[in-house]
Amino acid sequence: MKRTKSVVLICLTILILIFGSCGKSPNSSKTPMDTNLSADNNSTPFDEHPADTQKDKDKDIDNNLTDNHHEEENDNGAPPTQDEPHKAQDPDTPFETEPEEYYDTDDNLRHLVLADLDGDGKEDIIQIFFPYDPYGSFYEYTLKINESKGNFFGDQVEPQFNVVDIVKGDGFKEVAVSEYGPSDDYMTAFYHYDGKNIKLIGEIQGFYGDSPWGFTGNVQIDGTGLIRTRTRGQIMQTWFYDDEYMLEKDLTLKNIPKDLYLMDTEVTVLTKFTLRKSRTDHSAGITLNPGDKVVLKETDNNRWCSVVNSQGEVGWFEIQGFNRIKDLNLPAEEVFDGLCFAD
Ligand SMILES: [Ca+2]
Ligand SMILES: [Ca+2]
Repeated sequence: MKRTKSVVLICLTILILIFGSCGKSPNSSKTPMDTNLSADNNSTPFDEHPADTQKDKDKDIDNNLTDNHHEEENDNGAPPTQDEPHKAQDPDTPFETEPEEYYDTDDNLRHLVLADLDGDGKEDIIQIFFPYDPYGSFYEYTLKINESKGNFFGDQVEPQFNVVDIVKGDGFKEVAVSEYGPSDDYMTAFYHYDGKNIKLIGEIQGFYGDSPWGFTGNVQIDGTGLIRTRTRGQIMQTWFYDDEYMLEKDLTLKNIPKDLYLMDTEVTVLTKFTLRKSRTDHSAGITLNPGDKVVLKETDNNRWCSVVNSQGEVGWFEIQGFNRIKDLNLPAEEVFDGLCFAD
């Protein structure tokens, strides 16, 4: 019996030594994005990424990680998804209990601006860091202001953030971080710094400022607290309308809704169609005929859309769902030619 116990103890010790040494990785402080790379170790990273030295370091890290996580190898070579970093964690260590990690290393620094954000007369050091990504994309980031920092997430974030003054004279300036989105779905996040903490004020559609390749965004800030932008419409087609937000005293962005939004799309009528007189008077209005050139003028961005014909007469039609025209029970593209459908 004693002999069996000793054998078991020896075996256990050997196992602990073997697995203990296998589990030790030089990348003990790996970030989720680093783990992500292990899933696609055999693919060729994009060469245009600016941090070539970091890339080499990460290649080494990848090899170590891949050795330790064979089950995470992605056979089809498809880009790893955002969920994979969690899957690659040690199953005995739930990722929720992992300490929060920041990306604020010199290699990850992508932009730095000096500006007095909290109005104390001293310049604040504002920095944005992105973990290395083999696809050259910018998603998760660390925003650091002096010694305060927070991790945030965007989709194709533009590292060259801006300092803006949403309300002139209130003693504060804000940081605006814009992103391109998966398909030109621009967004801008605004951050407030009170000298101690970074707070995400809110995120709106639209891009602020100039991108490095000459693109200028639609977001406008005039110092009154009002932010103007272009927001994607919810019905009919792909279109954008003028939208406004106000920075409230509690540091939130309040959307200012409108009764009607300008759509202003020129289309050609495909089907004979009698419109309603108005949103409230549903009696028969003007009739459209195939070939008529008309303008889809205004909409509540929910149910009703107005049409202006070449004589300047106005009629209305009701929409169900995204773009089914209720009176005809047809999708809008079978009634009007010239609508835009982007992804
Ligand atoms: Ca300051
Ligand atoms: Ca201000």
